[in-house]
Amino acid sequence: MKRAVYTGSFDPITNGHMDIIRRASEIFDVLIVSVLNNKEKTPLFSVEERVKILEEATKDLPNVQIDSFSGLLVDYAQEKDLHVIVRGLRAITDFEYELQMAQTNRMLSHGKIDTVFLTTSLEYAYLSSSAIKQIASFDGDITPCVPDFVADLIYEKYRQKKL
Ligand code: COD
Repeated sequence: MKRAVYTGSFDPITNGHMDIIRRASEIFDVLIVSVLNNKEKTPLFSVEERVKILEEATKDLPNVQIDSFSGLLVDYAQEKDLHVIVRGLRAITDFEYELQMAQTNRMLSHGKIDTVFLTTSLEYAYLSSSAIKQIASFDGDITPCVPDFVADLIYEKYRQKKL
């Protein structure tokens, strides 16, 4: 059985992430989507909220499981017996960072964990979580960028922040 893990901050999940999740779920028998619990950052959504959002967004994909992790990705992957990391590539600007991370993870896992890259679908190439947060904070239209229920949750977060 081919199992893989797609990791990220997913703060918030975008249609670009969803596209990678759908496509990876067609390639692998089981896809674990795992949210990094990064205590150094102040996210828009807590890890618990992001896990719930991902569960809702992927409920029609039976071979996708949602989880979270902290610490080194390779330690988490080895603990879960996962040997393939899925990552998305949007542009050359992603490439350098992603290549360095893939090579570091291969070194740290003594060659046991490889990274597979899926290139973005062109219609999502411009999408990033940080751009979406910026647009929403100025009441711009994010509905083409994220699932509808996620757009409502993001607007609500910014409404609360402004109170
Ligand atoms: N289209 C396609 N792919 C996309 C799009 C899009 N529109 N937007 C984002 N993606 C891809 C990104 O390129 C990335 O591959 C993935 O989706 C997740 O993106 P983000 O931005 O939500 O998450 P990142 O990149 O911040 O996640 C980084 C990790 C959490 C994976 C990383 O920091 C990590 O593994 N940390 C653990 C510590 C560790 O092990 N460090 C050592 C390795 S260097």
